[in-house]
Amino acid sequence: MKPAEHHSYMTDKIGPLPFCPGCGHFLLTKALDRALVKLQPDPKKVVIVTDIGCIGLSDRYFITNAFHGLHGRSITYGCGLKLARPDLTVIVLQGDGGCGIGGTHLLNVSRRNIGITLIVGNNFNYGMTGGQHSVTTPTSGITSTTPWGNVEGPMDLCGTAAAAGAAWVYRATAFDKDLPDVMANAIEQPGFAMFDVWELCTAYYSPRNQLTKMNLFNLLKSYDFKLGLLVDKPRPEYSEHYRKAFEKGKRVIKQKHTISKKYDHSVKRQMGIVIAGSAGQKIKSSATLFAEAAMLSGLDATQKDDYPITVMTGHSIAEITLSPEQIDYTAIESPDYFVVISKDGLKRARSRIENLSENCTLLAEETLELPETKAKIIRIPLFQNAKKIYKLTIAIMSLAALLKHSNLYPLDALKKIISNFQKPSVVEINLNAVKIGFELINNEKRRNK
Ligand SMILES: Cc1ncc(C[n+]2csc(CCOP(=O)(O)OP(=O)(O)O)c2C)c(N)n1
Ligand code: SF4
Ligand SMILES: [Mg+2]
Repeated sequence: MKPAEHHSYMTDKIGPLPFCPGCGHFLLTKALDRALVKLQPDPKKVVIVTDIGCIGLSDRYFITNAFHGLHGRSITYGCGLKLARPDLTVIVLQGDGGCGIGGTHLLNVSRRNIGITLIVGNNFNYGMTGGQHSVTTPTSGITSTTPWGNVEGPMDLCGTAAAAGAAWVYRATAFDKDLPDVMANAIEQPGFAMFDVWELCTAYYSPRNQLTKMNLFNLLKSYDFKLGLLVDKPRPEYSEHYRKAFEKGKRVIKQKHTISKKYDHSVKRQMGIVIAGSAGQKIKSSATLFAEAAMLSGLDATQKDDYPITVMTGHSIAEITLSPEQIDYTAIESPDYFVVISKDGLKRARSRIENLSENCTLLAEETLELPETKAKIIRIPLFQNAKKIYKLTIAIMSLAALLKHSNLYPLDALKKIISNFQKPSVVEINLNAVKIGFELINNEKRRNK
């Protein structure tokens, strides 16, 4: 059955529109209603997003969906809605104040061409808060914040949107007879439509500046701001484009792996393990293997990494927390195990190592000159052994040694994770490194400082 025709998209259930007599927002709001009547969309498929300001009082009077958020951010709300629900018609109503306050959003929506319609009720001042100047206040304009006349020039909102790449840009006045038709045209645009509507704030800007309907047109002329269609260059709409790219990319996204318990562990409480080495030594990925193997043994695990922004230089530190319970707090204030395998790691972690408690075991590459610490120290020849197979196995080798010493969970769990989740080309090398690391502890040279 054909849906009933809507003769209006407004409701009178909450009384008359709340604007001052003669306010341009009244004409704009009524024009929007006529535009919707012309287009006959399902009101449930329309969202009117409003900014803070007098203009933002209007959404409640429509029978469509509404979204009213923070000042200056209505474009972003509109974009979010459109990205999430491209089937919706999203119309943003914003004042010149909000458009200026959230100016970067105008640039980005124009650049990206997200399919929303922006209607700016441009009355050259902040109406709602008593007529302060905005980005569109004309030079010499008297407002409560420019009582001696505005010394700035007005921002050309249409020119700004056009310069940022808006596909459709139109400037009108609230007095234009064809306002509803043009608004309907704006709403029909598949991409971003920028509709700047010049109008009067009869409470503040008009009386302070003798801005009548006629003077409004003179103002436009004085700035050489053209009325009418300024840009009409359709190009692909962003959310559609984005979805296509996502669909294409989805095929190459690896399936996420889940880890369920296969082994037992001996961990009684939350424990903190830190491994400090150099960038490029596979600290992060080895720590991940170690944490995943803990999960395979029924533990909860978290990992946090610290490395400089420069790639392959300086330190790389990974912090792992393990617990038989759910981990809510991931910081390690007093590590239970500390592994240090390179000079970079030692340099970065020196003060932390100096402050380790006697309850911590410090497992260190034997050639490193360690500072004074209360921790129990175990020195092992990691570097020399890793070099024999592949020097970048030093991190996983050290963690296998730690596993042997700590007996946190079975070595088989670590082997299983390596075999299941690593690239076949490195599985064998890493399994070999793990075996060597595990055996190193049998021959450890323990020295308590
Ligand atoms: C982040 C933030 N800054 C300032 C305000 C105060 N404020 C409320 S309305 C408004 C100005 C509205 O002017 P405009 O966007 O031009 O809308 P109009 O009232 O003229 O329709 C301001 C600054 C606010 N609500 N939130
Ligand atoms: S203060 Fe200005 S913008 Fe606000 S309702 Fe009154 S006339 Fe309109
Ligand atoms: Mg305003």
